Amino acid sequence: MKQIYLNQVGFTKTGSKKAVLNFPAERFELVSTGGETVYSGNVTEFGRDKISGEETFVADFSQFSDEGSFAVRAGDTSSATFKISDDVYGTLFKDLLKCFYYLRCGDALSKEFAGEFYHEPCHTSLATVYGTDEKRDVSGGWHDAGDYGRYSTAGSVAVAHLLYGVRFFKNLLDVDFNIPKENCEKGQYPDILSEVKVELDFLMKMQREDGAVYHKVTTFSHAPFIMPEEDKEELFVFAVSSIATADIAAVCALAYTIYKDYDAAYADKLLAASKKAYAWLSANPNPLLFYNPEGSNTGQYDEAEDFSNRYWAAASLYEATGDEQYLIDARNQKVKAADYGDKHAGFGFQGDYLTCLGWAEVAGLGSFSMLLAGDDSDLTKELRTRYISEADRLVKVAKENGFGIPMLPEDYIWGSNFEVEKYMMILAVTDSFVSPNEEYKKVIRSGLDYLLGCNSMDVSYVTCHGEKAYKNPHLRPTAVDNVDEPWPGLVSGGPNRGLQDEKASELPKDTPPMKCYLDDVTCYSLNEITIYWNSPLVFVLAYFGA
Ligand code: G3I
Ligand code: 9MR
Ligand code: ZN
Repeated sequence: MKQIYLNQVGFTKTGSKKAVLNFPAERFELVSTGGETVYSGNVTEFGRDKISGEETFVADFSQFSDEGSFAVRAGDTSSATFKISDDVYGTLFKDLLKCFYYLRCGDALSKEFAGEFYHEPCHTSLATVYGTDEKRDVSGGWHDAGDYGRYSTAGSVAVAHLLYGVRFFKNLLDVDFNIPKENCEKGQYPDILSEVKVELDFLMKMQREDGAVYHKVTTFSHAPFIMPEEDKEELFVFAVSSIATADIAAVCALAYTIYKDYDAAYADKLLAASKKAYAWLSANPNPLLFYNPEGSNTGQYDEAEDFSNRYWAAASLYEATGDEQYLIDARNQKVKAADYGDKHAGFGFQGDYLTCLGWAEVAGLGSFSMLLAGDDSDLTKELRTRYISEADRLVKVAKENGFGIPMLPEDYIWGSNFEVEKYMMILAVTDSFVSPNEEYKKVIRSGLDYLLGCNSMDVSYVTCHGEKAYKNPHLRPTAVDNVDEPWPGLVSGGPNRGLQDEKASELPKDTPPMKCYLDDVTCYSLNEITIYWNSPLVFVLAYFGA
């Protein structure tokens, strides 16, 4: 079928703009909603690429910058309608952030702000420390994803994306996304800090008295598809891990650097929690990894090593306090993380491990702290060089496909949309110290175009944003809440050539990576949502100054 793929939300007036055709054509036209042809240009043949498996042809209209609503037409085929305007991503930005509010667990939603997506208080009972009789209050925070688990490492990473976003791009502090205003010493927190505090308060409750941090709190098995308040099974706090402890040490130190300007008492509490976790790590130098107890199927979030987490903790504490001992520790852990990365590139991540930013590969978060420290240490200098070569790798990969995105077939794992987002974040940060760099900017834009519809599924991977946005996220409340539309602003995990759920496994094995996707509510390996897939897009839109 002939199709014209493009960003269905739209484009800012300046910057690159394009559509991708899966059929040959000489010329293309831009047509306004009134039916008038406002621009025309030549179509360029790209050829077949490895990620989409399609013959692709590119219609570039970067030169056109009039405001309005348009579609691209070639022959008798038309694209979805999109907008050109300088505030084209404003609503998207707010919706991405508002989803964290809807994901709140405990007694934290109000009908006034949650509207039709309100749910009654949930998961407020005390949790049993697994294997003991001890009970703990670990209420609050955000549900992780389509399930109702709350996981320390995943939560820390989502918070980190948001807070590094604040550090790199101050405009995030100005976004009002219609949540209740929380008071602090200086009056009121900006919305983003009110929302993130919900998760930080929860993460600190996951810290044991000796500083170690419990890996997660969930029921023993995933709940069926019910509303959160109907999930009354016993809650368990599972074992402590060095990965969770290091992530909390890192994220609390990062948070300290921001909250100290609003609320000294809260910032001190964060720094104390960070140092306590760090002291536990120093006293326990061997990795204490995490695996589910036999029979339990909630998220495992298992990681293969803890050097990258310890590196992140040390770097973040160094940046927050300036204490040289943390720099020494960061250097030592970095050597181990880099060594691990060199040996394992291609296993769940491509490129430079020291720039990775996911729930399992957190070294890049430590590297962000070093870049923010902005000192002239050997480590910071080395990292700048690494970012530039990783960014250059991404630019090179982006030239290998018609969509202009930095994705290899191997990047199409569970949550591949995060891989795109991660690469955009890396390029955005590199762009801040190798500026101006038009090539980086162009690849970041292509990534955004891809997520919002310029892909060979012809789908926008953000709910309610784009004429052909996906509609059936693997998300329990949405599946059962009797509201037709999902919450707006949810990022799908996206194509996964691993096809790791029942329905996905029915797709033909030779399906090209970009097409290993179904908009189906049962497909958790293709169409789930998570806090740490929404948070990177917030970071990227902050870069755009949305
Ligand atoms: O590392 C391998 C790599 O060597 C291999 O080439 C590649 C091919 O499939 O797979 C890589 O590992 C994948 C790993 O993610 C990479 O990060 C695994 O196959 C894949 O199963 C694993 O998926 C994770 C999934 O949980 C299952 O463990 C996702 O990253 C992770 O986001 C997801 O998280 C779940 C939570 O457990 C529960 N809550 C929802 C959340 C989102 O689905
Ligand atoms: O809904 C769960 C989702 O959040 C997880 O990512 C996924 C993998 O752990 O598991 C989902 O739950 C499924 C469970 O593992 C097996 N029975 C079907 C559940 C989904 O309907
Ligand atoms: Zn809950």
